[in-house]
Amino acid sequence: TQNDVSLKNSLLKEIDFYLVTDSGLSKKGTLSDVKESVEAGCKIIQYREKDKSTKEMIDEASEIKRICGDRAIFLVNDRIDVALAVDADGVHIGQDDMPIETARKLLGADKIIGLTVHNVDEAVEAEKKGADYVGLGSIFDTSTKKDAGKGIGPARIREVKNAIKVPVVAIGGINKENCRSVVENGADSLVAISAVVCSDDVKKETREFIDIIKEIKNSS
Ligand code: TZP
Ligand code: MG
Repeated sequence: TQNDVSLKNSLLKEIDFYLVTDSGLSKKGTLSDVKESVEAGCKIIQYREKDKSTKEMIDEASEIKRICGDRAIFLVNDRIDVALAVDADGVHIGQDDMPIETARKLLGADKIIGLTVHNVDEAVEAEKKGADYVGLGSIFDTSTKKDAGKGIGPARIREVKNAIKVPVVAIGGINKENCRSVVENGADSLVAISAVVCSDDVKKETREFIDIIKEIKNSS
């Protein structure tokens, strides 16, 4: 219903920093990263796992759900089946994953569906098809996702923001030094993977990102 939609929209607009897990880059492991980031105030976790069995993923996802509790929204990347199995809050899917209309049928109206987009046309299409937010990227060059392509630049965030109403989450190559341009161009929130999970202190990095983002949002 329209109500579910505006509820999810306001929930998502309150987010500043968005953590996506990466077990390949992590120093202390995904569960530790999730725990530390949520303790530092991260309000949304996306479990992104490309190398584990379905069974391992379901075990890990149910642990993440437990850690998030009512402190953070919990989404699963790509795997609608894993999201359903553990009753996650939703999924994040890409342009080549399950079509969003199909994902919506399987998940129902209450779950959150985020869709990766690269430009204004994809963003408008995503909103029309019922995406609750769009993930826009890669903003800068990154080596974390091998097929991410060259960075589209932070100015693209403003173009996308002007074209849609659902929240825009910026991703790709973002660190504490370049995140100002991301927030100043209107991103509702931002993802940093390597800048956080490659660190020895995920809690401190998350805290610092949240503080920087809040400070920029409050001053602009
Ligand atoms: N999608 C677009 S870029 C990216 C993903 C998953 C990787 C972002 O990782 P990092 O380390 O923050 O550049
Ligand atoms: Mg995908």
